[in-house]
Amino acid sequence: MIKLMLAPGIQPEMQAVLQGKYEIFDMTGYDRPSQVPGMDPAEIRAVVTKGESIFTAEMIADLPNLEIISNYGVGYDGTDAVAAKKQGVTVTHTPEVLTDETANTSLLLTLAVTRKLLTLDKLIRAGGWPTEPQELLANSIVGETVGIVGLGRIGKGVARRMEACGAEVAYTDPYKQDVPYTYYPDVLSLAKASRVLVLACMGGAPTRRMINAEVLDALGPDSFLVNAARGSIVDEPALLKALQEGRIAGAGLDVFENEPHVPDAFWNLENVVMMPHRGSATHETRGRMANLCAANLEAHFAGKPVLTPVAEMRD
Ligand code: 8YV
Repeated sequence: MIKLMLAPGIQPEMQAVLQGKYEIFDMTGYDRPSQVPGMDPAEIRAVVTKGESIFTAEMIADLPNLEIISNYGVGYDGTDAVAAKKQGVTVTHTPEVLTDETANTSLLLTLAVTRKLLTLDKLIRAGGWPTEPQELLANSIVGETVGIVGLGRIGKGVARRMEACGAEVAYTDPYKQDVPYTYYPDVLSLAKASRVLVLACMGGAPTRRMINAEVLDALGPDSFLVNAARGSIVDEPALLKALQEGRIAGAGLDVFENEPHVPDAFWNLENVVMMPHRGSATHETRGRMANLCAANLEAHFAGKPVLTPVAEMRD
């Protein structure tokens, strides 16, 4: 049986589709593949990672006969795909099958934070509605500009949803595209024009802490930030300060800089709505992701082209 290693923390629904097809080793609890008990690193031919995984060049080098890394997720910014390619290892991911779900998550966070969903839900649960002095009005995105950072598959999904909600859509992206949305050459000018700034770009070095204090101040006290992409894109201490000081109106966050650790200073902020990196976390979408992740492995070991290689494999 082909020997396969799981990166730390691979979910049960993903493991379930691998059971019985591979001899599975789990790196959970260890820093390096070479530390996994009972596993001969030289016998490992496949690794399964996920969007949150950190899988470095050193870890890949620990596995001299590794052939494929199949990522359970579309984002793989923590996996060194360039080093993998150098070592002759194929890297795949699961695009498309989670686009709608992740775009829905951005819409969910946008409406929840602008319409004060949690505050109003809490008002009722606290028995405060009968004695509410006056209606707490919220904020609308109807007729407002929603700026999208990164107009890839998920960014376009967000754009369609915001349009359907009556918002004006604008965007910034390394590539100006033939789309009916206003283009801004950089995130600062987009932030200035946006009532809600939605992040839908890749993580990793190119976008690290791109959303800093200057961008947050450009967004301003009546505007909101939504991030269901990667925590690394935002300077989190700067965001926290801007929220505490009212320099932005609020934020909807599904991802954080040091997951699963969220600074407790966020916990009591009324103007923040948070999810624990659940952008794709529905039974249906995770099922599709698991099947595609497994299908890439099957194609590889059947000697066929993999279905969804990452961009670096095509370079
Ligand atoms: C995770 C994600 O992969 O697709 C991505 O890039 O971050 C998520 O879908 C998923 O949470 C599994 O861990």
